[in-house]
Amino acid sequence: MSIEIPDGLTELLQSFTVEVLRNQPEPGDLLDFALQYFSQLKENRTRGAAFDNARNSANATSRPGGGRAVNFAEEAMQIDSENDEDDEDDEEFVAPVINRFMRRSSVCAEAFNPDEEEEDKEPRITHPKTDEQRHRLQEACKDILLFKNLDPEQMAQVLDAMFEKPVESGEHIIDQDEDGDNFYVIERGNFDILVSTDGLQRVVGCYNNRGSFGELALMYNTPRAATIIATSAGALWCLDRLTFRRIIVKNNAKKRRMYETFIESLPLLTSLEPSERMRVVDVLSTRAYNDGEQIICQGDMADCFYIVESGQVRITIRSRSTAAQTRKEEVDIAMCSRGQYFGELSLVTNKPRAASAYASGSVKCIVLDVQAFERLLGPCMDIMKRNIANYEEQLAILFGNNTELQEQNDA
Ligand code: 1OR
Ligand code: 1OR
Repeated sequence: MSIEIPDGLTELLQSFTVEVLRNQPEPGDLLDFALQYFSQLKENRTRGAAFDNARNSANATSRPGGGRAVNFAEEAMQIDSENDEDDEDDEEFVAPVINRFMRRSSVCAEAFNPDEEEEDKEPRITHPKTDEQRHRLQEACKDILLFKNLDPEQMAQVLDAMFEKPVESGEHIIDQDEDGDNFYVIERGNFDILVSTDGLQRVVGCYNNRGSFGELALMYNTPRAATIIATSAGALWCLDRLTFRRIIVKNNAKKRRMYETFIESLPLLTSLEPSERMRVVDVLSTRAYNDGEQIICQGDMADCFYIVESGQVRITIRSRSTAAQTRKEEVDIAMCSRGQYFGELSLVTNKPRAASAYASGSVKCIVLDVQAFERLLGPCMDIMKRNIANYEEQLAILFGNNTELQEQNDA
């Protein structure tokens, strides 16, 4: 006896399965979801035949193969007009969109897909600027880590899309838990970072005349993780969410592929979950140094943390020469090679840089800014603190109290 599969069954089940996978209803809701899905499908079919023809012919030029999908796609696009991948899905599947079950009721629940290749369909956003504005914008953006790995064309598009926003003291630029609209680069002004936990809001950091914020909600489609308040008058450069996702998030997918294996191999990061390690990759940037170039200067205020990707980094410390009390000599104290880190001490202790660092030969380093360091590397603190205890022991053995570092520590 042969069993005949009715025409259309495969497609029907396939499109239903796809809709379940896209909407992820709770297991207990699955039956209701199925009922609603098939009822709506039936309704659309009986109701739609007549005006489908008229509408589809109107849409045929803009949506190749627009056919039956158009009815549903229009509704889908209202909910998720920013998600290019889903627009593509809409063309492939005949699937009614069932709002009650949509996990993605706001943009915030949208998952981050590291491999997403959002298509370049949206019109480019450009805010005209005077030469003077463009010059200031370039200056403000030159040290922004998230922009470091962009190619010149991507960077030009980012600069074109940015617009200036003057701010007043006391202004809330971002409120925790809201949806993300823009990414911000500081042109000038001071800003407090506040985080509320269990109804208690506290200042966890600040930005002084430089830096950037507001990337997290846009990268991961999560609510804003902190509140940012201007504590002086100032100005910001804003990059809209769409351009940020089209360029920065796409670039991050490339970065993940490049750095995944290296980051996985780092002993320092073993306490992090794999997803936390990927978040490190998303915000890292790389810097290259020529032989002899200074990476860190002892005594400077710190804003970055480094991991050596290739080459050797020489760590030196200024000691007061006992022979000539006034002369200051730099003494080599350590070498860092691939996979080793430096520049953590001052971020942990909140003191100036305790030593200098120089490239020995060509060097490439991974760089994290202080906010990312504090946000992401908390679980690695034990390892770092053990190492710091080591520095102190070595310092006492090597120099007694005969270094500027010792003086700083004593102070
Ligand atoms: P966002 O889009 O979530 C708030 O909007 C922004 O504040 C956030 O992106 C970051 O750019 C910035 N935790 C979370 N967000 C922070 C933090 C932070 N610092 C700056 N932002 N922490 C403070 C680290 C100094 C951890 C607090 C527990
Ligand atoms: P930083 O932020 O102070 C300089 O910037 C970095 O050099 C420092 O963080 C450490 O990451 C790194 N003492 C102090 N800093 C050291 C040392 C060190 N070694 C590497 N760094 N000692 C070397 C012990 C082998 C003790 C001094 C003799």
